[in-house]
Amino acid sequence: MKLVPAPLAVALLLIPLAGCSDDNGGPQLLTVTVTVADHSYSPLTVTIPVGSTVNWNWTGVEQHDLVWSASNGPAPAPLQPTGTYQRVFDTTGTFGYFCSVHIGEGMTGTIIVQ
Ligand SMILES: [Cu+2]
Repeated sequence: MKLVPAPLAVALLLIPLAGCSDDNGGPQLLTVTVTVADHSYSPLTVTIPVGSTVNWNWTGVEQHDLVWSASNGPAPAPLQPTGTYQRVFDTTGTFGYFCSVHIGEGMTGTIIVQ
């Protein structure tokens, strides 16, 4: 096995990072965290450029899930008291979701992908 010279190895590592820069004037990809608290998602609405990632992080003591409003949406997050859930948004649009247990208390959220 041939070893890659150190300067070349560093350069190769930097190539993927260059794709995330804003040098070309395009939108910068974001990774946003939404808190799943007891009876609310925070922030309620997140606006992100297409290709960005949203991570949901459970912080309450009760159990909550995350169900997409669209019938053809991706798999929901299960009912759980703690944990995380992640989705990458590859298409533009407005994506609503809710907690199936607490929707009656207004536990809903919206992701706007531009
Ligand atoms: Cu809930």
